[in-house]
Amino acid sequence: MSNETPIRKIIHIDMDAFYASIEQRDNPDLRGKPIVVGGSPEGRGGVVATASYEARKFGVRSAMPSKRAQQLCPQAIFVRPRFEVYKEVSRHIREIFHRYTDLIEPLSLDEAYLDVTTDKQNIGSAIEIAKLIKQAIKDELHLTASAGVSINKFVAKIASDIQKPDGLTFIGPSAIEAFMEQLPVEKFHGVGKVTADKMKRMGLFTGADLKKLAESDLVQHFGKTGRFYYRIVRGIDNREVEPHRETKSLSAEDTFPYDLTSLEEMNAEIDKISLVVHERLKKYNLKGRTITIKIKYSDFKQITRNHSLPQPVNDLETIRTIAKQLLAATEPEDKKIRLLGVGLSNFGEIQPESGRDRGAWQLELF
Ligand code: DCP
Ligand code: MG
Repeated sequence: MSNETPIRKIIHIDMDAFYASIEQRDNPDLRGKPIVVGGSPEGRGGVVATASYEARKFGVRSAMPSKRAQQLCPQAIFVRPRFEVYKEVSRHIREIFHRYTDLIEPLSLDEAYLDVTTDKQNIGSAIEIAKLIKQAIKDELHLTASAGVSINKFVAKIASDIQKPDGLTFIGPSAIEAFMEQLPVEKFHGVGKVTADKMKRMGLFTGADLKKLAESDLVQHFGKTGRFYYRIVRGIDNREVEPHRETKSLSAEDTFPYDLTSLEEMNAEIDKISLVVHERLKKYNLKGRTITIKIKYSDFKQITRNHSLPQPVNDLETIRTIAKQLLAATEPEDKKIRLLGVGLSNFGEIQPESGRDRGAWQLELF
């Protein structure tokens, strides 16, 4: 544990099967049944926003094409999303949080960090506050949430996922290191599929494996994020709960184990990274007007190129096509590229009243 940091009390709250639970709450016919919220399987390009736990048993997941969801679970009932209702529920949850603390950092409509090191009602126990919040959500909204309680954001966030649905998981200071050591790398918040696959190819399967690497090794393989991994496997995360963060940009990037030299390889990477960006845009319900690519060459020289559109977008095809055009314009053939990134920004106009509440994604993975 780091000496310079005072022990904080952090709660991460995440609603269970958020859109789907609201639909089941408001329509008794849907209760206890496999339901999918999102595009219909007949429509072109429809994707699953979320699925009820009954549908998840069949393997249905967020961001999956609706057609695939229907194949996996033919009896699933498809429901159109009602964003206005979800926003209203989100507003109410936030009002509940404010009874205990004003240090709230929302990450999306259904998820937030709370710093309750000092709480408004002098309850003192973060576990107790988490229980009270869960109970208020049940009583007032007839929905369930899962809570993670720990001394930092990273561990609290992972903890909230452990006993879903309706869970409450506390990971105290003395348990953190052992917890991080046994954690599979894909469970590390912020480690997407691309990075997890890369880690596994390197023989890194758990926190304990990551812990064996020097900070410089992690930075070499994973860029700046490597520094974060180094600290986090040791249970150190000093990031504050930031109540006024605004979403300014959202991006993903990947550092390659060897330099890319062919346009074909580079385009394949752009496809993968665009997919990650696209999933995050969907999750946070964002559209952006400006698409940016970042390129780092083998000599560490770094450039960015961007293109702004008349309208905000969030569709995968547009993002990856423009990203590839931007890449092609840099005449990348035969240059040695060690990192590629794709990002979206300029969200401003499409975030109405809820915009100020959204959590931020910085120009790295966190
Ligand atoms: N969402 C989306 N597209 C995604 C992921 C999520 O539209 N690719 C939406 C629908 C979810 C909501 O955001 O209901 C919250 O996302 P979560 O990841 O928290 O998922 P759920 O709340 O649905 O389920 P869980 O119980 O696993 O938290
Ligand atoms: Mg959720």
